[in-house]
Formats: sequence, C-alpha cells, structure tokens
Amino acid sequence: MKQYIEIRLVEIIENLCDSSNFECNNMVEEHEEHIEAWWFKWKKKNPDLFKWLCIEKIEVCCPAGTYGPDCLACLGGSERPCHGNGRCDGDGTRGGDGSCSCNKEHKGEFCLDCADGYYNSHRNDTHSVCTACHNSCKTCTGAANTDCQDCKEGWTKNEEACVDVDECAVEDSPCNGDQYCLNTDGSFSCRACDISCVECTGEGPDRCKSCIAGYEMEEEKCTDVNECALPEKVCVRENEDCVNTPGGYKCVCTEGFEDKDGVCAPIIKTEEEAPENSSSPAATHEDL
Ligand SMILES: [Ca+2]
Repeated sequence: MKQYIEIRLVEIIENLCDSSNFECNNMVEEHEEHIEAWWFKWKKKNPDLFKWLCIEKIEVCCPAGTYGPDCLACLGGSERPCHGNGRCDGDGTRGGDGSCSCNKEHKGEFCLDCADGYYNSHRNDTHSVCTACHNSCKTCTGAANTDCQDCKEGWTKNEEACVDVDECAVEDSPCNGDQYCLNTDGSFSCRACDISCVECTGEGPDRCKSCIAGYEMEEEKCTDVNECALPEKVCVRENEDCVNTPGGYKCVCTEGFEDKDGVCAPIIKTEEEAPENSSSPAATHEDL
C-alpha cells in the first residue's frame, strides 16, 4: 500500500508543472521534501497544496489580491484590487509595492478616474465604469460631440460641439506644390496631382491649375498634345514616322527601315534571319 501511494506521489510531482515552465519545475525540485511531507502528513489538514507550500511554508506567494513580504492588501482592497480597473504590482507574490497600473480607460492611484477620451458612465466609491467619448473630444462628460470639454487635435469648438477643422480652406495649402489637400474628419491628407498638372485643386486632369509641357488645356482638362498632327512636321528625316506619346512623341524609322548612324536605312536581311521570318504560324504547325 505504501509503495502504491509513493508511485502516485511521484506521478503527481512529475505532472505538477508544465514541462516548459522552468521556474515551476525548479521550485518543485527544490522543495520536493516539503511536498513529500505534505503528502504523508499535512494533506488532510491542509488540502490546498498551493496555499500550504507556496504561501505558508516557503513564503514565495501571497494570497490573491495581496502583495509584498507581509502580504498586504493591494490598493482598492484584496477583493477587487485597483477596483477591478487595473493590475496591482506584486499581486499574489512576496514582491511589488501594491500600486495600480490602470487599464486604458482608467487613471489615478485607485483606478477610479477616467483617462482622457473617456467619461464616467457609472461611479460610486468602489465602482467606476469609464466609457469612450465621441471621436472629436479630448475630454468629455458624455457620449455625444456636444458633451466635449476639450476638442481633440484637428477639431475645434463652436457654440455647440467639436467640429472638424478644414485644414484645406486656408490660403497657403499645407501640401506640396504637386499635391492637393483633401479634408477629412479630424485630419486632412495630401494627394498627388494628376501627372499632367502643374499644381491642382483636386484629383484628375480636369483639376489642374495649369498643364506641364506636352499637354494643353482643352475643355478645362489637361490633354496630351498630338505633336504628330501639328502643321509643322516634327519628324523630319527620310523614311521616318512620328509616334505620339502621352506628353511627348517619338520619331521612329518606317517599317522595313532601321536607324543606322542617324539615318533610316533599309533593313538588309541576313541569311540566318530570312527563313525564320518567312515561316507562317500554319507552316510551323505542319512541321510538328
Ligand atoms: Ca479636417
């Protein structure tokens, strides 16, 4: 019978900690004697091994909601440390100072006050619920934009509420010369003008203030100039064609001619190239 019990104890010790939890395994190894003593002697009177070993025997832990060498109650009390709105430093250990790190909605020593951007939707001596303000408020007393105390950056207070600042409505645009300003709620952004624009007031070629070289204003829109259609020829060499491109043009030798030393000369087919060029797709299929 004793042997059977010992086997069970060994199994229990082996399974007390996660294999990856180094600290836990270390502690079990270090205090194996205590655990054995508890198993054979103290288990009945003190069924909670954690409490008996960690808190009372080796004095590493404290009961939940308490901290420090003497296991003092956390701020806000051991029942609901930090009034349930934060974490108590050293909670459950013999370390720490019992102070509160509040969650993002709360602030203050006891985590009862609301952080900027939140207001107390419920509050008494021990409970505090903080709820998010309207997007436009830095601080507020309620949920609506009319409940703002201070406005967030990018918003300004009129008689009633915090309203968006139109950053784009000013004389000097906050954007670069090749960008236009786009107002948004609480902010603004700078977007690139159409490539055909020199400065613009909005998106697209119809919002240009003026056009870059190669484009001209046509029906209030910067339109590509077709240089190839101008009365005066722009491609002047013999056997040369004009190809219009967005914002420019290209002069290329007519089919059958190639650029040689600055002139368009007839292409002389070499012997290797000739058969390849003459074979039609149908002929290729027959070859297979
Ligand atoms: Ca704005």
